[in-house]
Amino acid sequence: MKNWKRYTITAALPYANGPIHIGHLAGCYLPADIYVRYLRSQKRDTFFVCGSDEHGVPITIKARKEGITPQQVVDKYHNMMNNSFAEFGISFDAYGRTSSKIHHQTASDFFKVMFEKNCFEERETEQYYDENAQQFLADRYITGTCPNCGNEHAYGDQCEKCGTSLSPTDLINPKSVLSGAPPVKKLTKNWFLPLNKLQPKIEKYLEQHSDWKTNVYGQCKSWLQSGDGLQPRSMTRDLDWGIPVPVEGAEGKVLYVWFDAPIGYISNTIEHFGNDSDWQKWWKDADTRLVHFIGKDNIVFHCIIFPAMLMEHGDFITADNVPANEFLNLEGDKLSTSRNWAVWLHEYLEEFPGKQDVLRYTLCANMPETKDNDFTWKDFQTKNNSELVAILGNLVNRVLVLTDKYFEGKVPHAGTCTDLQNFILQQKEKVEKSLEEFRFREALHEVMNIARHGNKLLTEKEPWKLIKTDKDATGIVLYDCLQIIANIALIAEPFLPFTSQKLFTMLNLIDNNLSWKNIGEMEILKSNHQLNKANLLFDKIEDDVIEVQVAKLKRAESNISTALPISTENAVQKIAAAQPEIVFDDFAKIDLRVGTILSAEKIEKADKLLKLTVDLGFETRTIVSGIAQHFKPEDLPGTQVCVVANLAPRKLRGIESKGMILMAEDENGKLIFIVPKEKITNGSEVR
Ligand code: B3M
Ligand code: ZN
Repeated sequence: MKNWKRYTITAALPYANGPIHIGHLAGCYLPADIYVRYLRSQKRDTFFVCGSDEHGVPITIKARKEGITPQQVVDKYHNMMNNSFAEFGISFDAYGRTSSKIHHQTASDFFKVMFEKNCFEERETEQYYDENAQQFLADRYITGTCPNCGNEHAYGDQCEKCGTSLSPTDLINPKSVLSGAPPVKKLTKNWFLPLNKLQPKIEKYLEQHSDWKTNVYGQCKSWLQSGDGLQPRSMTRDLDWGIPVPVEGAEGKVLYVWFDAPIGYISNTIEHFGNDSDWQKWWKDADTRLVHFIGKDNIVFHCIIFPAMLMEHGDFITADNVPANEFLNLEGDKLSTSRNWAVWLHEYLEEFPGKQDVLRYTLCANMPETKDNDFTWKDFQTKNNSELVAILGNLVNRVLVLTDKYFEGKVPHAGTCTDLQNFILQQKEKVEKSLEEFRFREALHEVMNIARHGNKLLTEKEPWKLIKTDKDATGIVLYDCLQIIANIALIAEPFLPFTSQKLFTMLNLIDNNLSWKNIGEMEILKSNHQLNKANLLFDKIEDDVIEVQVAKLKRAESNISTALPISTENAVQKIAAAQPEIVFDDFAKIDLRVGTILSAEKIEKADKLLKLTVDLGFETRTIVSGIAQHFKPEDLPGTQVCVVANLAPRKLRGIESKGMILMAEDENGKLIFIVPKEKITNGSEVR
């Protein structure tokens, strides 16, 4: 294996047209983060770069759907993604965006260099054009009837009803989404990358990397071998959202989003290091290992097109590995943004505060490394309750509590623990090998085996019995287990960084200088070192919590109208499906009351929640309500509202919420209070 001097690690730039969901996380952000944290712990020089992909048709489509400008779309989602990645512990060194000035400049210069080297072929082709809107139409901007299933709202690239991929010419009665007029064909000039001519170079590049994951290597091979091999691909588009093509005669054209986006990795590095030349070593030194983490739908762009661009340009290194993952499904079904069939990261973070590692654990254990895989809420619960709580949490809690009880929380005297040391060193080696080869599930499993080993030791030696006859021997058992825990805090850090921090706090080892090389040491904790009190690492997740999530998923899905053309989607009310019938007694169980909001305040780090105090006549309540994005706290005092008064209390962000305020939601997601028409005494019943 080559001795790399440093590592540039990239994770696919997510389109800034929607929030991050668990499919994105399992596909590339989580494996990339685990790998980077591992490299850093090994003190290898590492730079982890990502950012928002803010160009291309996905953005303009979203803008049309929401009735806002593309800039507003990318601003909204860039901030949202950036925040939730940070909260989830994805430890990017740089997170930029492709609408930045520096990126426009970098991508534009990149194109110019290639243009001047004659890397492109200028070609005229016929493209669909809307004469009313005076615009060329991307495939997504053409709708018509699907020749396969008769769906009248199929798109020019795909029918979402039957899943067939189409080209605009396949559609029956094609119409422009912009004006409704039938599109006409018009000649236009674009700049093509002659991938056909570059095929031998690409083949050679791939041959040098036959060690890539089989799913990745196989897909590349089939691109090269299918039909007549690689075809020229246009690197410019007739669109008005993107980076202007920086050559004469290209007015009204922008760079193809898949030309500019991967250059974003470079621009975001440049932006991070400022204008000095520190950035260059990450992209120009042959001793730097470049690794792209992506999902499988991005393979051709990262393994064929981007390397071809880099080779043609000439100044940059190409990827040494592209460990792409397959897809994650949800409850047996394909994740889908348009059907709202997803677990959204920002919502998870809000609903499961402090439980980042539970999701990291579940996603890593189910990572779709070699084939598509499934996330279910039931499995999430099982992984938490039967693995994190029962294995890791239980070990830590028992050992710390016993040490506190028998040794005043001080690390007892050491025994000889060569067997244990050998075991941990052997686990360390397994974890390293798995991580080096991008087998994250296996690596995590071996980490947990260390905790399993600790529990086995406890069960065999029974220190709670041993203490009655032999305090020294009890000390040795606990000493060993404490070293196991300290080793876990180190080796689990890439996977469970929040848990690792908690462990270091409990072990009173915060601000330590420990790193990967210390794993396997048997005196990370010295005898007599004072430990802190034990806190629960994980708590049990009950059935009702999971049921709420499953119900939410089903509800969200039934609220979405399917496959409507973009232009009419806003006009159609999205009305929720009716709920199953209930009897009067069910209804009568709900204690509905009128109350008045006395005060309202924001809750730190929860951008959706407000903490309200509500006068219910018979008592004053604290109610946490998810309305912060709809109302200013200062506007609320004095408002009469309708309250579900006998709802079981629930803790949200550490605040106990007693009751729920009734709201109606309109088709745009706007919330409106359900209020009595006239002022009425607080506490009045609603029937
Ligand atoms: N934004 C596609 C995607 O989100 C694209 C990745 C760009 S990586 C340079 O799947
Ligand atoms: Zn169809």
